Amino acid sequence: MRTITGLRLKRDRRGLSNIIVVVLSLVIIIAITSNVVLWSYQMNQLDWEKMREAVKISNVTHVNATRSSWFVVQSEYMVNIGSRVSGTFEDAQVSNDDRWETFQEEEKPPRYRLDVNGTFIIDVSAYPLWSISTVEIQLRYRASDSVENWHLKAYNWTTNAFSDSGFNSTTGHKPTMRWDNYAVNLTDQWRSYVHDDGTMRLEFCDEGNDAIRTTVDIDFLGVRIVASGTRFTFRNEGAPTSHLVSLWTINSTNHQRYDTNIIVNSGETLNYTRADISLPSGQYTVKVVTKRGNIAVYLGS
Ligand SMILES: [Ca+2]
Ligand SMILES: [Ca+2]
Repeated sequence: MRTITGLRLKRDRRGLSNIIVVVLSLVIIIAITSNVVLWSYQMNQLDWEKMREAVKISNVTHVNATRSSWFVVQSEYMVNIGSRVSGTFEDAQVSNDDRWETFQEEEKPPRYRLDVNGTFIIDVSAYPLWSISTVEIQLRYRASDSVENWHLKAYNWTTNAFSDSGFNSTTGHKPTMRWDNYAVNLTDQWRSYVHDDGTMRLEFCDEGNDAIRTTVDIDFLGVRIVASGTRFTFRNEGAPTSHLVSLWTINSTNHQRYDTNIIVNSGETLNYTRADISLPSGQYTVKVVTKRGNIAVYLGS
């Protein structure tokens, strides 16, 4: 009697464990199948989007130097040495408007000095850093004597100091005691003086210690960018938004790849200027690759 019950119990347990195995197997099979179905659906979705993507390069052209409008100071100048006599920073925002801001060298005979600086912000959303080939500074001022030269410097964000190193002119400007224009160009060294967010700090200062206390009127001080290089025109004729991730310029001797991060919306025509790309000589090909893996090609010469 006891052995029969024992056998039945054993059989029941085996039956139960069989059921558990079957149920677990079913669960696993369903999980795998649904994942495969989902995955292939997603793959189809990606393939579908890739097929519908249609970006074209409609034009490629060399851009000669084009200049932005002036970016001017938006808050009062900081006077490190000397003093502000009259006017405000707003009087130094517009050139030739009969309004100026006046500063005077410090009252410390027999040594007179002046040093002021202001903050200027280049609109990097309109003029991205990669489109800039250099930066220009323009000053219109009038000094009360012509004993010493006047200097423009910019804040170097790497060395954390005002400097004119790399400027096309570092000797300063000799005043005539009438209204004078002084322009400097930051050559290919401009990048040290422009913060990633477009901020520049400009300094206007005298040459050094001297025996005459100078008064200086500043009519205008501003910065602008010079863009030159190559302009690519992209047109998105597809339905999905395209993300262009790399660009190639190719001729018979040179293959050059550039990283890009360009978004072109459906129906949009976008101009993209790069100061660091120059077109190869002779016949060339430009290729642009999208994140989905599509390629657009332009043949030029
Ligand atoms: Ca001086
Ligand atoms: Ca003015």
